Amino acid sequence: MPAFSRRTLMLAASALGALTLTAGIAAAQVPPLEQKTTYKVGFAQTESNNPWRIAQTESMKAEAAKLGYQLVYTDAAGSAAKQVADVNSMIAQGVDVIFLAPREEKPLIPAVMAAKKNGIPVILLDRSVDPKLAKAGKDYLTFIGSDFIKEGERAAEWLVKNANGKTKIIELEGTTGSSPANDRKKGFDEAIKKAEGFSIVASQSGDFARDKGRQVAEALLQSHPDANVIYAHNDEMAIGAISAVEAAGKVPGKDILILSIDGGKEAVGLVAEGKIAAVVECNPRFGPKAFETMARYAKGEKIEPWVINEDKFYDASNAKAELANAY
Ligand code: GZL
Repeated sequence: MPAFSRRTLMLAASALGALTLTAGIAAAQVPPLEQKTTYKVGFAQTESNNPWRIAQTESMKAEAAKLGYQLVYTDAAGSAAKQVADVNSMIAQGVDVIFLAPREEKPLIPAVMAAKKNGIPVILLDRSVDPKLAKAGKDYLTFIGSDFIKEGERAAEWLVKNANGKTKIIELEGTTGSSPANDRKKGFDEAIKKAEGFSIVASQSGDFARDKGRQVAEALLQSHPDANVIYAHNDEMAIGAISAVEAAGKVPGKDILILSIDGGKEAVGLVAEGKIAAVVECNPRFGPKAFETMARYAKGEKIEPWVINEDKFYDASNAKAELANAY
């Protein structure tokens, strides 16, 4: 076997080092997105179980159509496992980019990593993944969505200022394991803990759904007849809670204050009627900002790890005037 010169061995070592370094950098980076006149775009929706999700899907489809992009759309029908399979199918179809609204924070991590491994950048929409398991700018490009902790804090701050002695709270949580449910709870509960005389007497998931929210509110009102506030993580459960309050022979807005998040037309109308006390907006119209972020990335811009959606706030002081602008 020929003896390798010292120089050859040095060159081989540095080439190997460069390869390892490049591989390391590649593993640390989100796959690139080349600038093209058209794209094949995946949108993996989590479910269509309420008007908010339907509005989000319509906004994404409308923007893709306006741009003339091919949209590969899937609906996981509330199953995180199916959503993982949906993303894997998009990878197999060779989409250029994947928009993902992860149903829950943990189960969708393998899908995010599979897309990265296959050279497809992922943009998270409206819900995020567990930050301990995947990072923006490394495993996926960015998270576009609201500050859910702040949404919970704003609901709590309004209550503390306007409670008029109503301090016993039933909390209707969103989908278990989802980032909006986790953070709307965190923001609200921590703010309430700091407030004198307020208590959360019960907290249970209504899965962001109207009828489940009604059923859970009915059960909790029965087991906590002293409750005089209901904090719902979304409008659907708040509207379900109104039926539960009325079924209990109580008057929403008078006997029981109802707080909500989302700010759809129906809920803002109920604020104007006085049945819901206040709503923190969480706008579902992601289409324009989603595709604008994608275009910025393709152009080579550095994308911030969190593209924040600012949320409005509705109560009796502005609901009537703002109703026309609500989604
Ligand atoms: C929030 C979104 C939530 C809405 C609910 O970004 O994930 O999911 O608040 C919807 O109405 O079901």
